[in-house]
Amino acid sequence: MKLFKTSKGILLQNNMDVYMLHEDWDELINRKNLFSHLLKKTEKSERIDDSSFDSLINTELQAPIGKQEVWAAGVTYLRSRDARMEESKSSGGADFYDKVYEAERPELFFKALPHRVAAHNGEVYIRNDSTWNVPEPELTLYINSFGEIQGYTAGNDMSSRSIEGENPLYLPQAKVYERSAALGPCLFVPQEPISKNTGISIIIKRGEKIMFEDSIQLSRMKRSLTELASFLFRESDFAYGCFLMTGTGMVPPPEFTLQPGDKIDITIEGIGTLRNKVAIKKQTTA
Ligand code: DO4
Ligand code: MG
Repeated sequence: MKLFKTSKGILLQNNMDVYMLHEDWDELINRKNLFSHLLKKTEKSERIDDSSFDSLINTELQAPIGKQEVWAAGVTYLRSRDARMEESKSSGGADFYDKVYEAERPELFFKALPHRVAAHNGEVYIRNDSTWNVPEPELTLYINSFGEIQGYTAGNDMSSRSIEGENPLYLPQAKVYERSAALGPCLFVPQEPISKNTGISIIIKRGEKIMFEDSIQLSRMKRSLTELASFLFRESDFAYGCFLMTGTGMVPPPEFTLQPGDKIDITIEGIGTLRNKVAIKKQTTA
């Protein structure tokens, strides 16, 4: 089942049928057995037709987030470890990535509050003070306030490689800024946990030209999804649950950096495609 958050209400898609729910997003999603709860909703909710669905998705779609924080895991795939060791060689920080890849404790960092998160078809930003910028396509978990994974969405953990590469202690600046995260297009709520064979792919286009494309399977992740969730919930409570990006397994080659106008498509099997356009935040004068 899929939940699409729109400015006119929540759309619940079950196979070919779509229902309109007029409910509070956070109350709806933050529960045990979200799948069964949604299945029951299909028995008594208002159905909408295909053309209303298309029009709401095209004009009113929001990121599938309410009051939740967004956190992220890092260095969960070999490819991410290797790229980060390379970019931080001259700062002397390379060892940290190697160590965290092998360690029992994963790297987890705070990524965004909801107002910094772009929706499907929205803009993500690159920093004015960064020379090397990449998207990070990541399976993103929705975890309820009991610490249980209830749903999945596609995430983009936008990153400045020049800032992180200069010194790993700059990570919060490389990762956390306006529109540095995107989630969408929906919250996917399957009956069973997502398959390890799930494919994640990315295409970056400049005009009509493909600048980078890659794909990976979830099975290549070093850690399990429940392991990441349990570390996040060890000493933190999340009243409405939270989102957790699970790390990237795809890194463009070193010569690539994003430019304003680039289009990023992140596709995850079962979830769909999250598309964002790259932009730069307009500078405000005091
Ligand atoms: O270690 C820095 C961040 C890693 C990350 O965001 C990733 O591996 O996806
Ligand atoms: Mg990442």
